[in-house]
Amino acid sequence: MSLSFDQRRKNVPRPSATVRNVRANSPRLRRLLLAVSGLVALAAAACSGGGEGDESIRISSVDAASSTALATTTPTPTPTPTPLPVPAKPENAFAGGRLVEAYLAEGEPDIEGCLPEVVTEWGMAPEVDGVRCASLDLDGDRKDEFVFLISYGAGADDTSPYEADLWFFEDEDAGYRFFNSARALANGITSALRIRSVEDLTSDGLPDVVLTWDECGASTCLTHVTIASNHNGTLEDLAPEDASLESVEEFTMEGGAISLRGGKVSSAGAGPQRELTKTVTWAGSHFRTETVEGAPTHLIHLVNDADRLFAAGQYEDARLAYLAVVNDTALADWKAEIGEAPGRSELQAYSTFRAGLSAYRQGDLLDAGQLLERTATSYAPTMHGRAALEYLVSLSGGSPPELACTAAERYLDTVAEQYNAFWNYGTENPQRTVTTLCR
Ligand SMILES: [Ca+2]
Ligand SMILES: [Ca+2]
Repeated sequence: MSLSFDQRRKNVPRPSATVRNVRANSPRLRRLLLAVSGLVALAAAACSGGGEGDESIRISSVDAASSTALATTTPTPTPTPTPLPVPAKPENAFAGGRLVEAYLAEGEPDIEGCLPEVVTEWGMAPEVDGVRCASLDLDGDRKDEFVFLISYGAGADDTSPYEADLWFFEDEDAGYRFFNSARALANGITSALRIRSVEDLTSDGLPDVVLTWDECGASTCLTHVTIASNHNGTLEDLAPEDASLESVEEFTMEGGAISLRGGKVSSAGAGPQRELTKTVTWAGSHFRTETVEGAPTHLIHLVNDADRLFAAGQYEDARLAYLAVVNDTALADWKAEIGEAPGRSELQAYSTFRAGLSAYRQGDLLDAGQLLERTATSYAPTMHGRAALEYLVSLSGGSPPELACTAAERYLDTVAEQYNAFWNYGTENPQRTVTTLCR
């Protein structure tokens, strides 16, 4: 499902080497060197014995006791500042970015280990799904920025919408300035945030940080993708608006493509649904989302497919799709599943009727007549069978199709309540009505 820590690490440009350099060139070390050179200067001045040199030893801000000490013993160098201790957790951990910034710059942070001391002190998730931190050059100036996940999950397998954020810190030379966060980039409360990848997806040689996070309602969670990427010099979320999916069951990344599989709304009354796969890929100048429906599981799904083709004016394909409904024996009957009167014959009658209308729209009057006749005879007890009969009677009386449609609707109006109840296939399927049959 997700890459292991080691795999992720491989994606981080110049990982461990750069992290080690962070230690060697720390401001603390530079301050120590300055202090040592100051000591050498002090010692040289003291040995020279000149009056002017004596004056230079005196440091105006040093108190009397220190002056005495300076005068009577070996000069003491300016003390090396004590490293900042691990900051205590603020009341709201998510407002603590500046505390971590100061600690990174002036403490003794275990950057390579992803700040285990802060993780412990702040009571964060003992383990996270994927990587917790990364040192990577987001802007291409050959200095590594540092990204750090704030996660309050119970562990790597926690699927609850736990609180989380990702913090972006500038490179060491810039004092690890805290400059962005996942919450700011995504403009949302990034629950259950995970780092999914730090590969370069945009072919500009700079890593892009792919994140997922959840927005949860009463019965279902929407998983969003955020792609933090350097764009015109600033870090932006380049994920498209529709890069999100309900009830995600699987997340994968392969060849730079981000895929979410799921999409089934779990609320009561949703009706039978097909799985969806959304794939987000770089399209040269922007990311785009492609949505692919999974295989149909219920007969209503084939009816939906055929109606879409009909609505798009693709009558030949629509006719074939409607006939596929008629010939299907394998897909589930949702009405029977939920304990209502079986719906298969009504769906097949509707589809035969609509196959006839498709033939009409193609100008194939012979086929159209045969299909409507089949609807009326093979499905005589159904509402659509009766409607087809009214339609045919009107046609044979010399009416044009529009008037024949009106005749069919006149019959359906007498059973409108039953008709609308039959077409209730849940909120995730279209509700057909009397006027959607042949208009
Ligand atoms: Ca950089
Ligand atoms: Ca990139």
